[in-house]
Amino acid sequence: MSGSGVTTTRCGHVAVIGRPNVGKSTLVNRIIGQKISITSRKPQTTRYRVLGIANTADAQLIFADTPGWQPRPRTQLDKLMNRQIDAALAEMAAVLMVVDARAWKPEDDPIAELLLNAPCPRFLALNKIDQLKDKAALLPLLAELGTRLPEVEIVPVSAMKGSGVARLVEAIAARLPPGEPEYPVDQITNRSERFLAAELVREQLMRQLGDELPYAVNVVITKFEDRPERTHIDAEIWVEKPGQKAIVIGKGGARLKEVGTAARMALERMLDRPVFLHTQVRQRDGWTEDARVLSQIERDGQ
Ligand SMILES: Nc1nc2c(ncn2[C@@H]2O[C@H](COP(=O)(O)OP(=O)(O)OP(=O)(O)O)[C@@H](O)[C@H]2O)c(=O)[nH]1
Ligand SMILES: [Mg+2]
Repeated sequence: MSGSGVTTTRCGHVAVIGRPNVGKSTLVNRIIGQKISITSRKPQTTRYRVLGIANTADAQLIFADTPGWQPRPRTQLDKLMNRQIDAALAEMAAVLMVVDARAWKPEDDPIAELLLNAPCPRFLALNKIDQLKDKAALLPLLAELGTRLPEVEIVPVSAMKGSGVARLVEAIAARLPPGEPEYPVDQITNRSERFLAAELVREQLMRQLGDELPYAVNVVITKFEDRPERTHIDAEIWVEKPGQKAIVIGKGGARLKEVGTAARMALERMLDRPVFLHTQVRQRDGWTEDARVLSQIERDGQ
């Protein structure tokens, strides 16, 4: 607020980039204050670009959470994920790279190149500092990165605990161009509740299934109905092979039941009302290569 009583507002898109599993989605959720992007211990959890909209007293920051960048895309789905990152970079007012503060890895190098070449304000979040026993361990890394990445503002954070996050947001907000908010201030994402519902089911599959399987899984919401007493949601879980269907369902249906219960509770938190969730597993050959399916999931919402 200036002395004349006129508020100068700022607004801009901020691309969030980084290799898989460094905590990009956790950081965006922390900034927004709600879960809009799913997270798990497994790499490649984020599949679709999700916008998270944050407002400070005088700025609107529109974060584009992206999938972890794939150095060697193998399937059409990998290519779709890399395209989402290119799309995020095309419309940016700022770029935020996230790394794991415990170790700079060779896979961080090409992403640092993207950051250095971005023609806009650049930021680097050194994440997971809660995992550092000795904070002084950050000093050599900070010194090295300061030389290697000149003009990049470096902020140590813990997306999980929240430390450093407000400082990061303020630093980015200060560098955004002047502009009116693009979204209403009470809107936190560009995605529909239906899309987020599918993602919350997929999050549980990511978290509860073994290492290879989650990547071959897709979730489609076939019914989303607000009824007086609760919201009724039907979710189809697609797998590629018959054997995978048995794994998702589990012995006597135990695994699917656990996935369903955890997803229902997450849905109730998101929607703030009771939910009835029905899940069904279907086998669909080769959906990760199916152009029609991929173009459908690339569209906004669902
Ligand atoms: N200890 C700690 N763990 C964190 C922090 N931030 C994220 N994590 C964990 O790191 C893992 C990966 O987090 P995500 O947010 O899913 O990572 P991502 O970069 O979005 O990963 P992709 O979507 O797969 O590219 C999860 O288990 C998080 O709980 C942090 O600040 N501290
Ligand atoms: Mg993610």
